[in-house]
Order: sequence, then structure tokens, then C-alpha cells
Amino acid sequence: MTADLDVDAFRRDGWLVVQQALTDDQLQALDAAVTRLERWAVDGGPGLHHFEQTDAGAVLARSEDFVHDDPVLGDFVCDGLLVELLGQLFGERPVLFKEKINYKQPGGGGFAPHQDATAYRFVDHHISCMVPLDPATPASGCLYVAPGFAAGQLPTDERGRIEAATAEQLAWQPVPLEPGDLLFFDSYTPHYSDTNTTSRPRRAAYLTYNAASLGDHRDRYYADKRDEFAARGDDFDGERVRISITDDFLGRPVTR
Ligand SMILES: O=C(O)CCC(=O)C(=O)O
Repeated sequence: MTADLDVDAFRRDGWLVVQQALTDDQLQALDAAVTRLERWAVDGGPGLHHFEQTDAGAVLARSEDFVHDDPVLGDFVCDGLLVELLGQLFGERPVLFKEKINYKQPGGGGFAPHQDATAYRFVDHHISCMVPLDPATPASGCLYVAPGFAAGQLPTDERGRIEAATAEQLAWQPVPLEPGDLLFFDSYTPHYSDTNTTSRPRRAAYLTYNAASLGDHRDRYYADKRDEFAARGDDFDGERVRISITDDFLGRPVTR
């Protein structure tokens, strides 16, 4: 049976935590599927994979565009509980816009303050669900969120991050999560995260949807992203690895 979400709280704050929404069986299946993805990243399997440099060496930072290649992930992302819950938040059927796993390995980079909407082309409004597979704490690099989504697009700098003077004024709060919890957040919700300073990965899926009435843009999103990466290379200024269309990830490019 599916719980009723506190839709009013989501519309007021721009984010909503649902504690312990997943079963142990679901978590185990997701964990095994993400382990398969990690193998694909090194074996040349399906998906789009991005690596970053840490003091311990080059590590996998992100996998994306995998939902059609793994039935466990495909069912979890495109069917069942998540789709039902997102239907409550959108007030209509959701359609998948993009999917990614951020691995945030020990020493893995954080993300500067940004709004996802800045990087999400083709449709103006999205809702994402963060699905942690490891504890997300301030030390492991949990998200920090701030009110302000209702204002829409905040001023950005030339990198696509929230302008520093604006970011300093925001009332940031950490969102610690345990595996089994879900965090829903609007694409205009300001957020950032820090480096993982623990000795274990902080893996989390981020699954992003738009209202079905606004169309299905996923194929176009990934075609455009792959073209942009091919044209621009895989770093910003040789200093930060390019894993997103905007320059908000603080991880370092791999040194060969
Ligand atoms: O995984 C994180 O720590 C933050 C993720 C994020 O903000 C993003 O991928 O845009």
C-alpha cells in the first residue's frame, strides 16, 4: 500500500523527506544493481560513466543513462512506488527525464550551490528523488538545501552556480538520510554538498522526472549531453571534471 505524501509541505518547502519508504529486499536489489553498474563502468558496459581524481587515485564519480539496460533499476525507476509518489507531487503522471548514481567515494568532490533547473534543458520544471544507498551525513557529503524554490531561477554566475552573494544569504540546512529514506526536491530548490571525508562511499541515486503532459525528453536530453561532452571535453579549465552541463561539481579531472 502506498502512503499519502505531505504534498502541502513539499509545495511550501520545495523538498520532502519520506523516512524508511523502501524495504530491505528493495534495498538489497538496488545495491546489487548498482554494483553491476560499477562493473560496467570499468568493463565498457552500457551507461555513461564519469571518473574523478581523489588523493587515493581515480574513482568512479557518476553513472547515468542506464535505465534501459538493467531490469531491476528499470522497474524501480519507471514503475511502482516512486512513480506513484511522484504522481502525488506533480498532480499527474510523471515521466522520467534522467537518472544517475553519484558514488561520492572517500575524498570524492562536493557540489557548489546550484539549482538543477539551470542544467535541465527542454522542459522548465522537474522533481528529483534522491535514493541513498549509504548513510548520507554531513561527513559523508549529504545534501544541504535551502528555501527559495518558489522564486524560480536565482542569479547565477558564469559557471551556472548560484551567485556567491545570493548563496550566502540562503538558510541552508543539512538533510541527513539513511538507506531506505527518500528525498524529493524541486528543480529550483537550492542545494549543495561537501566532499566525502569518511572512509566509505556515499552512493545515492538521483531520479529526475517531469509531468507527462510536458512530454518525454529523456532521449533528447542524453543525445544533447553526449554531443556537448564530445564537443567540449571532459573538464572545465583543466581543474574540475565535467559530469554535468553546468560547472557545479567540484571533483578533479583524472590525471593520466
Ligand atoms: O550527490 C551529491 O552530493 C549532490 C548531487 C547534486 O547536487 C547534483 O548531482 O546535481
